Amino acid sequence: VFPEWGRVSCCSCIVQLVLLCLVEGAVFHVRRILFRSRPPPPPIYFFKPLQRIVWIFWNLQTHCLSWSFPVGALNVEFSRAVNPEEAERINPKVREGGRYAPEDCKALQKVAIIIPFRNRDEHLKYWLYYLHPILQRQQLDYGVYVINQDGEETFNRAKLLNIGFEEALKEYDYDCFVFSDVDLVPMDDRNIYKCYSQPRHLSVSMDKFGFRLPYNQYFGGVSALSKEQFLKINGFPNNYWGWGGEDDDIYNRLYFKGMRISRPDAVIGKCRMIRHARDRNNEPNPQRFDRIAHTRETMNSDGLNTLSYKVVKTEKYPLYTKITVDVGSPKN
Ligand SMILES: [Mn+2]
Repeated sequence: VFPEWGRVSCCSCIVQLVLLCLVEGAVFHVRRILFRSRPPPPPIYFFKPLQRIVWIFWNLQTHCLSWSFPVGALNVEFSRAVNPEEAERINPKVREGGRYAPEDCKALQKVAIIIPFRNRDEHLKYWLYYLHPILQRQQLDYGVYVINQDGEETFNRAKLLNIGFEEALKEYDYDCFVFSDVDLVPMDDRNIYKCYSQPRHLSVSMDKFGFRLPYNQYFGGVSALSKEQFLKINGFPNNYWGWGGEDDDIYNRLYFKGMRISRPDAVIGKCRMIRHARDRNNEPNPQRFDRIAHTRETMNSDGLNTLSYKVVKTEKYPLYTKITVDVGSPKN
């Protein structure tokens, strides 16, 4: 999917090593000249050797020569309320509508983050507070799109995700799409919100499931598909109304098109879900088992090619773009 990456990685690795050696060598000589009359100073390094290796691999992964550094395991907790103004204050580089691009390099992926939404403002505050700093450290050229289902009809997660794909592309030439539930926050910033050569499942060890995959085919929570991968499966199903099943349908679509799921390991893939009661108008969908059994026959006639909806309004907030949409109802 991204064949050029291999070569870019190798080049940028060598360039970074050479740059580091040159800079360190120069600093060493300047210090030797400055301190000529005194005993020679010990060589200094900007990073300890082990840290430097981590830094090089991090820059390799993000394809950015930058000083931003992964923190690794993060402290994520939802007992303390977060203040939206505080979230804006600590993210001054995020532009109107929740857009950001690294300043010191050109990110190799343009990532749209799509969040299906209705009446979860409390959760969105936590998501924005935790995710923006992480996404900036990951050196992504990204935008955050909250797709809000208008009205009181049964919730339709997968259709909202399809709409997010279409609407984000109208705004910018994104090449990667991360589909995330609003109540999921990663616990490790090495879990990069980008696309891979195979569809990526990011929320692999959720606290809700005892930090384990509930089953091997599980593709719910947070996932990432390149534009190409998404188009190949005709997007997601539009006719899963209510809770459950749509993620298994998506898995089936990927599987039938010959793709396989890629995942981070269980430590890097840890994440927390905000505890909540079942939403109104999102009852478990009784048709879901029957629908999942027929993905192969239905996937070409239900998806991006049959998507219809109406945009009710678009609002730009400092940390996200909110698009309110009329998705219709199960009857039509
Ligand atoms: Mn949830």
